[in-house]
Amino acid sequence: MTAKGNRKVIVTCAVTGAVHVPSQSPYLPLTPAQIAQDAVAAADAGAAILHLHARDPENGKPTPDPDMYARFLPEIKERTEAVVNITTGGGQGMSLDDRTAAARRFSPEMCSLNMGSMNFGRFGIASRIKEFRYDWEAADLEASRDYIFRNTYKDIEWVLREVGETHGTRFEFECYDVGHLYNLAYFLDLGLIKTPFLVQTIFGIMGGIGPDPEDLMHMKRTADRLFGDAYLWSILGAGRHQFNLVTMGAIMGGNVRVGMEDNIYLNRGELAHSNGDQVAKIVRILKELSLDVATPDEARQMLGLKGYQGVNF
Ligand code: KMH
Ligand code: ZN
Repeated sequence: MTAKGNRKVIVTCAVTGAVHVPSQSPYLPLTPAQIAQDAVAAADAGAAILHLHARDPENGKPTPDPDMYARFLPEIKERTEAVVNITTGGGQGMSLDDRTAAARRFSPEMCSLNMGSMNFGRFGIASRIKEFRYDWEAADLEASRDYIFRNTYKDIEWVLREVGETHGTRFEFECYDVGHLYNLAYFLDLGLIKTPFLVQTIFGIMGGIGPDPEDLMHMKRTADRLFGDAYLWSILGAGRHQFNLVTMGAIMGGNVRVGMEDNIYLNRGELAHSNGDQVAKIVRILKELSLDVATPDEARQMLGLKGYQGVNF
């Protein structure tokens, strides 16, 4: 409780991502129109930040092509007040140059930045799919068995300078394990990170820290010890862990991330039909906990963002 009332929680919605394949859900946004529609629904439901990836509308395969982002960014800017957060993680097998092309073209207020190399196992998804819609999906999932999601110190510094400093873009620092928090502390000590900064602690990705409440407590304790009040904490739970962990994190003072990039379900066994439904669900939970939802401008103020006038879309 703040002097002025309930604490404000920043809700991020990650609309489509590059983790899931189209065959997992008919509701996963694939085309520019579907991505825009779901982003608007998420903002209308209370998301202050929209984390965006692009996909090829022909087959739903993740694409780094800035021209594809150009087909939905203006509409999202037109129809919402939300902060646009473009991925620099891209999709499996993309080069860093590709992964950052859209961010460098559109100078968004925010981007993701992944704080360490890691295994990123998606191959377990295949056994849950009865029939594949597209011929690239099975091989893409299996290829993750031998894939390293590369984010070296040199890569991270390059993004901090080429995207952050050059474009005035702030970051959603993606931390999948405790070591990533220490990497973040290294760059903070280098003076390459402006405060306050957003630490997205990610639970339940195969290759990262697990989804147990003990894992969440450990990441929170470590971030508090390393960053004190210089950071804002957010929680991302993958798959079935999403709502339990974001709710636990909100109770503990954190901000939250939902969206079909991270979880295609709304409830156990029930596919989410829209990203807006997931946002509406977490907003209901927050309200029941006497927590308010931050507006986009409140999020901008909390995170020191440059505002829409500084973007190029
Ligand atoms: N896929 C999520 C677990 C990124 O796009 O740079 C984290 C993420 C990474 O959204
Ligand atoms: Zn992402």
